[in-house]
Amino acid sequence: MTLAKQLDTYSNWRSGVSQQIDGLQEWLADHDLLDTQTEQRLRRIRARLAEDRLVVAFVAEFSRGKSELINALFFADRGGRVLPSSAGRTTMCPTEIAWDKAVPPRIALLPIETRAEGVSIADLRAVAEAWLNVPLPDVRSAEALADVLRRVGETKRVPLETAQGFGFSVGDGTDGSLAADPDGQVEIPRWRHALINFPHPLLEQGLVVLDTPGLNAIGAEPELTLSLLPSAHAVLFILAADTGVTQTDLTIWRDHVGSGPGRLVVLNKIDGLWDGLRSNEEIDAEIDRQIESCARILELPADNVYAVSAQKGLVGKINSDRQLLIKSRLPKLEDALAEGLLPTKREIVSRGTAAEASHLAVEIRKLLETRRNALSSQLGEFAELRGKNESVVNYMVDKAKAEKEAFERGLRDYYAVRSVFTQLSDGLFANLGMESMRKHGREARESMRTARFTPQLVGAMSKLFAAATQHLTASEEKVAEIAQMMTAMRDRFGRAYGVELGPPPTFSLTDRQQQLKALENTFRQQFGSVMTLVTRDKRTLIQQFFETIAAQLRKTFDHANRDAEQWLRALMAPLEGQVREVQRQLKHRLENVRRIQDATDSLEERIDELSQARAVIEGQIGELVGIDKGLTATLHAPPGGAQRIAA
Ligand SMILES: Nc1nc2c(ncn2[C@@H]2O[C@H](COP(=O)(O)OP(=O)(O)OP(=O)(O)O)[C@@H](O)[C@H]2O)c(=O)[nH]1
Ligand SMILES: [Mg+2]
Repeated sequence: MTLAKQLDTYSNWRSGVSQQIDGLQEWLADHDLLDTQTEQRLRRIRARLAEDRLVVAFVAEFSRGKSELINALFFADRGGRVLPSSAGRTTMCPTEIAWDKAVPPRIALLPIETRAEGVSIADLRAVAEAWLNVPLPDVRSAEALADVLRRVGETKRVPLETAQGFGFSVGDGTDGSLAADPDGQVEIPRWRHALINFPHPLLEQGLVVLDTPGLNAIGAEPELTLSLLPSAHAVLFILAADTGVTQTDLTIWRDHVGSGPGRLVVLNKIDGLWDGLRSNEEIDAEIDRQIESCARILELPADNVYAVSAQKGLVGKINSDRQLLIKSRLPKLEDALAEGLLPTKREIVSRGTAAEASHLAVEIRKLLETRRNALSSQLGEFAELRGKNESVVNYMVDKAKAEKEAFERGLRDYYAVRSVFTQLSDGLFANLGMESMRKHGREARESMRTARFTPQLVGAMSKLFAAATQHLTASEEKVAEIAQMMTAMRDRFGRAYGVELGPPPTFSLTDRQQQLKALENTFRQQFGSVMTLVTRDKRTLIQQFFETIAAQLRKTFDHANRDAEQWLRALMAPLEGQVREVQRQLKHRLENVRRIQDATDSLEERIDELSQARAVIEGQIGELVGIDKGLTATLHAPPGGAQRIAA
């Protein structure tokens, strides 16, 4: 399946899931079962589905054909070259291409000067004034688009010190590195980051393309290498057949890409081998040899390397020249990208959404079952009252009263547990909370500012990582404590009132620990190479490094906090719901027997009413099971079948 088709199937599937969740919400609202908590949870599930994006990044040394490959893979339908692609350095700043319909088609450019201010790109995204916005005129015409998009290649000349102040490493100009001219001026990128917003079928479905400038020579921004690239769902690393694997290619590969899931290697410009002298077989053999050699140097299996001609692929698509397109081998890369990317992605979304949504449905079903069971036992009692005398009815009233009171006494126990729960939760947030991380961050920033030697810098960062790890470990202990207590509480409550609660939701910080480890590894790897690379003014770059790491740490903790809050709510909410439900049922029961005692209602009338109420609830349980089944089926539908189910 092509990428376009896969994306289409995926987004159909996603909107199918979204519809089912809407359906669940409507049904709950119609049946008076939608409280604020549940509504919030549903909103979160939907938000997560909606904000789901798929980031594909292109990384390579300059001039390997990244931009050309993006044009060929995604934007050939515009009938021309959209992103600028030319010999020498072309793309000068990381460029994100996406579609956000809340914003008009435009390119937003972040001035390079912001690099000296120590504010991350992530934070600046929210600051509209920081960006220069240029509207995109006609998004259908390749020329009109290209005209504006050329701006990602703009440069400016600044004194050497200024360039270093922005964190650029200035070398001797070999291998495309920045160099000062005789007047001491350096030509640097004019922009730090570009966001291209334009409506396009693939982008509308959540695809985000990240084009990067040649990484190594330019001394890339740490935020790109530490944050943007590691979080991309796929990274395409591009080599060129005419250069083979150079030393800088290899450095980029080792420091910033590396083999792993979602990583593809592309050997571009194979059309250079079509010299018109060799036979097709000879050319194919030569391509195979080059693939083998690249794979050997990069230490990965040869079938992970895709040989293509981006340029001929683009021309083939634009001219609808099928022969040329096949010869460019671009379709094979497209298939590999599609097949590697979307199923994994769906799996992640489905695991998250499936877990939450079906948990919710199960909880509500359990609540309805409690209601039904209470009605059943009342019906049983009333049926036994048939033909019995007044004293039996009086006895029943006393019994119902006694049970209601016993339950209310038992509630004290429940409130006590709830206050322990609150204490433990506070303990969890004392470890996981943002405040302590901010404090460690400030301390590390201070040590780094005053550090004079590399080992001191590394030491300060190591301390920060150690503190973060320790906080996560302590939090994990608290999580285990809470889980244990709540499991015991649920069991006890369940046994005491004959209520079934379903398995408690689980929570683990293992993923966060792994994220932290990965970040630390990346930091060590890249920091090493930066420190050998930058010889003169290291300050800005070190600061950028630090701020990126600190921001990533904050993000990790922020997400962990959000997840922990959700978990605690999901742990407590059903219990609270059930307590309310049992209380309500006991009250009803007392009222019912009292009405019989007072002869307000006849016994038969009551029995009738209760049976009707029970039938309604039986129906509701059935409907809810149906909704849950539909949801589960959509979530687990095979990729190809998703469309059918969603329709
Ligand atoms: N022959 C041939 N040339 C190509 C191919 N792909 C790209 N090129 C050429 O290679 C040059 C560089 O291409 P770009 O797309 O600008 O490369 P890039 O990797 O984006 O480079 P930077 O933006 O500078 O980092 C351009 O002149 C392209 O026309 C290809 O498949 N075959
Ligand atoms: Mg480029």
